[in-house]
Amino acid sequence: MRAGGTGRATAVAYPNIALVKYWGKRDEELVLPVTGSLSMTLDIFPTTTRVAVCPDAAGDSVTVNERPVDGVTGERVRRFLELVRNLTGRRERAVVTSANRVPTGAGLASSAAGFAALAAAAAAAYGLPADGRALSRLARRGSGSACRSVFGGFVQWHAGRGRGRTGDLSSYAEPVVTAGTFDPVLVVAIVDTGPKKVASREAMRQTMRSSPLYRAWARTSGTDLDRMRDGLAQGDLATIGEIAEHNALGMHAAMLAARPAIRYLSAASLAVLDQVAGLRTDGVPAFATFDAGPNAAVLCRREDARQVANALTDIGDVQAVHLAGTGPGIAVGGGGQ
Ligand code: 2P0
Repeated sequence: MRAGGTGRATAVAYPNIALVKYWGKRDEELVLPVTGSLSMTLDIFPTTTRVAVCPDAAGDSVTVNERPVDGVTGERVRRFLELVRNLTGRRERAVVTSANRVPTGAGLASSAAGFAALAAAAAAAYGLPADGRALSRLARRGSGSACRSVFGGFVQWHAGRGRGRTGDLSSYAEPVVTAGTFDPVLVVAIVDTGPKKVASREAMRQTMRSSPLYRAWARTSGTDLDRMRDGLAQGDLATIGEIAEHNALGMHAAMLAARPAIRYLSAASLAVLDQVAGLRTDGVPAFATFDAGPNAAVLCRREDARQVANALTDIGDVQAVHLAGTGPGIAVGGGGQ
């Protein structure tokens, strides 16, 4: 990347689903997590973001899917651009144009792909030299889970150690080695398309502040990560799936024990858990995970994906299913669109 930046750049990034979750920050400003996490980057619903530096503009303008974005999201994007400007010593404002093909309320957070694409496009446009690790640290500042969408396949976000600069430098994402034959599918089951009851950022704070189970979950997460890495190295779906389901339910248990309780799982989510347990009884390895909402992502073998999708569709409350394989890391190009 040449010094001074290209002035304009476009980046494409894909969402990710964590198999070992990120839940809780030890530093809010730098977005340093309490625990490490590990995710699968998906091959569906990419976000494409173009950043054009505009020397004449009085302020940043942000458009997502052809609509101007203000409010909390607009403010987060502007704060992020300000961070990139501070790192490069430049002052010019930018025009940000983003498009994602995530169906409304698809239950796949667009913030991970969104901030990963924004980080890559803004770094290229403003001339911030950044390799994969540096880009993941930058994306992390926009939204924690975004640092994992910088890479494709299976990705670990290291919690790192300490605070300040030490914490910032040590908390990055990197790809995880997997058995070459391992090619699973995540079947995303949509049970609710409504807006989130509590934003995950606030829900994390509340869980850390008031749940007696939070520390126990965070401790177990370290072991889950180590075992998950071994499972991935061996391509052992039963181990990977069991840990993923356990880790997600532990996170939700910690939330349920918060005061007041944070309850993202619904009756339909529990019906998904029943259905995947039934599939396992029938000899089909399938395991569910849930983020900050009631929608499920069910991990299974590629050859079982149709059967799993049909079983999930049979649940009355499941409105749609989306099949996702492992997707690529971010791609950055010039500014043309
Ligand atoms: C994850 N989630 O690991 C976890 C599991 C939701 C449940 O990362 O505050 O939007 O911007 O760092 O990344 C959602 O939180 O939070 C999330 P911030 P983010 O994917």
